[in-house]
Amino acid sequence: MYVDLQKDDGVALLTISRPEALNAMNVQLLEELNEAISRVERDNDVRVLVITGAGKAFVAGADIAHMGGFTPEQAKEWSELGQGILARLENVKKPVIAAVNGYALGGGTELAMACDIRVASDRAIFGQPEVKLGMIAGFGGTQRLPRLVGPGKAKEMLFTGDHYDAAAALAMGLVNEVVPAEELVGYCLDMAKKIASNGTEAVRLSKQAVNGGLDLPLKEALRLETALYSLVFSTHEPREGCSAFLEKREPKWTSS
Ligand code: DAK
Repeated sequence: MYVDLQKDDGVALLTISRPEALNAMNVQLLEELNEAISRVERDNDVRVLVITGAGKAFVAGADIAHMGGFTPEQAKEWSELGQGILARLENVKKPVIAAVNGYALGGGTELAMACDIRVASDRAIFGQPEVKLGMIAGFGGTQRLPRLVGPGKAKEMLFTGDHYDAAAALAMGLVNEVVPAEELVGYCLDMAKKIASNGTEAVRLSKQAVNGGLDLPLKEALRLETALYSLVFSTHEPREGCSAFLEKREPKWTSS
């Protein structure tokens, strides 16, 4: 097993562990990741997912040994498998936080970018070194990276294949926060618990509004926001949230 999933207090912690290859992704690891996303999706007790890596790597990319002998057709299947799983992660109806503990190269940076929020340890290293291997980023890197950091910085990363430390990643907007390595997982779990204490539907629809709106012109995106704002009023959450505020008590987000 390369993927471990633990849950506590509304938060699931997914740890990728394949120490012999610095957590590089092969087909089995991707399939386990896919299965873990399904479990998180189905489990009503889980409100937020945190993803991290064991050891000195978050994920050191796709498995280089696996990719070397691809035919163009196999490369297409591999890319579709990886892209499909990362798209599922991006759109899973619960927030996902990447706790980037170490090397996040190639597919590792791409995995982190498919999460909603990225927190890096001060030992994290990012990069898209695919060109050094004679290939291009295939798990969404050429598309998510320019959306996050702008086309100039994205092209620099994709063309040079250089490594970027956590401070550089923070400066370019690739990560939200940098924290000391020993505090990383605790910091992310606390952030996850804070999110989990808010209205479940409100958080879910906030994610849907941001993700959906990014693909739309502003006018249409604002219409999407109105539609989702209206939708949240079909749940008990706005009434409970407002009553709790006025009654000076904690809200209870049990389902309506
Ligand atoms: N794949 C397989 N094994 C890996 C690996 C990887 N990505 N990264 C590291 N390992 C293995 C090493 O081979 C080594 O194995 P042994 O020699 O012990 O058997 C072990 O992990 C420890 O690594 P090192 O000895 O190299 O450790 P160091 O601390 O010295 O260096 C490093 C750490 C992360 C700087 C170095 O390992 C490194 O540069 N690794 C490669 C990183 C990389 O290039 N990652 C990007 C992979 S390419 C596509 C779909 C997807 C993709 C592209 C196209 N399409 C279908 C279009 C995605 C591509 C990628 O992600």
